[in-house]
Amino acid sequence: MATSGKIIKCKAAVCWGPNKPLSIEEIEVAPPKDHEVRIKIVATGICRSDEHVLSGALDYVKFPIILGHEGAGIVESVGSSVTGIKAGDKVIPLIVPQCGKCRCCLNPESNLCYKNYFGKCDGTIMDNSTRFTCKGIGVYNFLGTSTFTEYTVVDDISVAKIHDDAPLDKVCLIGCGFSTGYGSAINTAKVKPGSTCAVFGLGGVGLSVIIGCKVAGASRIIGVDINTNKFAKAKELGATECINPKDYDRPFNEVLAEMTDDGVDYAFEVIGNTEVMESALSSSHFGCGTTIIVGVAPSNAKMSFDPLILLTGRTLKGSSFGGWKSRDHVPKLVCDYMNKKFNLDKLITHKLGFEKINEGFQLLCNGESIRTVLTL
Ligand code: CND
Ligand code: ZN
Ligand code: ZN
Repeated sequence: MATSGKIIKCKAAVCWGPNKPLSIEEIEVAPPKDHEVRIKIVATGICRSDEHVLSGALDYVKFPIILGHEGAGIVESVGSSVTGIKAGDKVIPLIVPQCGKCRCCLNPESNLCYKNYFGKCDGTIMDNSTRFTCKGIGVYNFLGTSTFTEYTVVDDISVAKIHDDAPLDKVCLIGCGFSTGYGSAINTAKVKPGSTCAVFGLGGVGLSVIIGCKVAGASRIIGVDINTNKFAKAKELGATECINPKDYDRPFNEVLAEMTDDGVDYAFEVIGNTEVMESALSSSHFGCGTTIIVGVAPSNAKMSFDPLILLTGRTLKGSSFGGWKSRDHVPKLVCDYMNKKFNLDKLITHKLGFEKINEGFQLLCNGESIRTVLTL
C-alpha cells in the first residue's frame, strides 16, 4: 500500500477528559512496529464501557485517549514478524489478546491472556507506548483496540482475521457486545437445556446473553430492566417474560424466588451496578444457582454479601469477552453469524456517520439505542 511505512494523518474522536464531548480531530498514526498491525477501521459499535470512561466512572483511565473497542476493519499494513495477517485482510481488533503461550492461553478453561490490557491498564499497547499523536501530544489507547479512529495500530496477538465476505458493519459487534453476552451464557455459565435464567440489564450485552440462553435451550429467560422500553426487543430475542424491579416494593430476589420455585439456575448481571450484582446473587437458587458478573462496576465500587450465601451451593463467576479465546473463536463466530446460527442484526438500532459519534453516545445515555454502529 502507498501508505505503508509512513505516518497516516486521519480523523479520530479524541477524548480529552471525562464529562466532555468527544472531539473529532486530525491525528497522526505512526506505522506499525514489530508484531503490530495498522488497521483502517470501517465500522464500530458504541458500548457502555466506552461511556464509563466518558462519565469518569473508571478513574484509572489516562487522557487524552481514543476510545472504542467494538470495531471491524481492513489491514492497511503490518509490522515486521507478523505472520498470518496481511494488508487487505478483514479483521476484528480484540480486547482480550491471545498469545497462545501463557498459563491462561494454555488452559482450555480460561480465555484471559497474561498479556491483557485490563491488568496493564496504562493506555498503551504491548511495547508500552501508542502510535497516536494529536497536536503534538501523545494520545492513549483503550483496551488495546481504540476503534474511534479511521486508523488504529494494535498488537498482532490482539487481532483476528475474519472471512473475506463478512459484513463489517454488522460483525463489528462480535468485537465486544455480542460475543461478551452470548459467550457468558454459552461458555461461562454453560446454560443447560430446560433451565431458568434471569438477565439483569437489557442493553446490547444483556440482549446477547438472552440470545445465548435461548441457543443453549433455557426454558425460561426472565429479562430485568428499569427501562420498560427494552422489553419488546428482549422478548423478540428470546426472553419469555420481562419485569421491572421498580414495580415491587419488596426485595427483588423474593419476587424472583416466588416466580421460579426458590430461585433461578443462572443469574447474569449485565449493568455494572454492585447492588444489582448482590441482588442477582441472592436471586440464584440457594443449592444450585450460578451468578455471572458481566457488567463493569465503577472504580472502587465493592460488592458485599454474607459468605453463607455461597456456602449452601451457589456459584459466583465473572466473564470477560464471554469466555471466548479471542483469536481462535472470533473468526468462527463470524462464520456462525454468516451461516445464520445466530442473528445479531436486531441489536443494531441506529447507524450514524462517524462525525455524529456524540449523538450516538446521547442515544445510549437516553436509553433509546441498543447498539449504534458508526461507519467511517
Ligand atoms: P447498556 O447501558 O446498553 O445496558 C444496560 C441496561 O441496564 C440498560 O437497559 C439500563 O436501563 C439497565 N439498567 C441500568 N440500571 C439498572 C438497574 N438498577 N436495574 C435494572 N436495570 C438497569 O450497556 P451494555 O449492554 O453496552 O453493557 C452492559 C455492561 O456490560 C456495562 O457495564 C459494560 O461496561 C459491560 C461490559 C462488559 C464487558 C466484559 O467483557 N465483561 C465487555 N463490554 C461491556
Ligand atoms: Zn464492550
Ligand atoms: Zn496468553
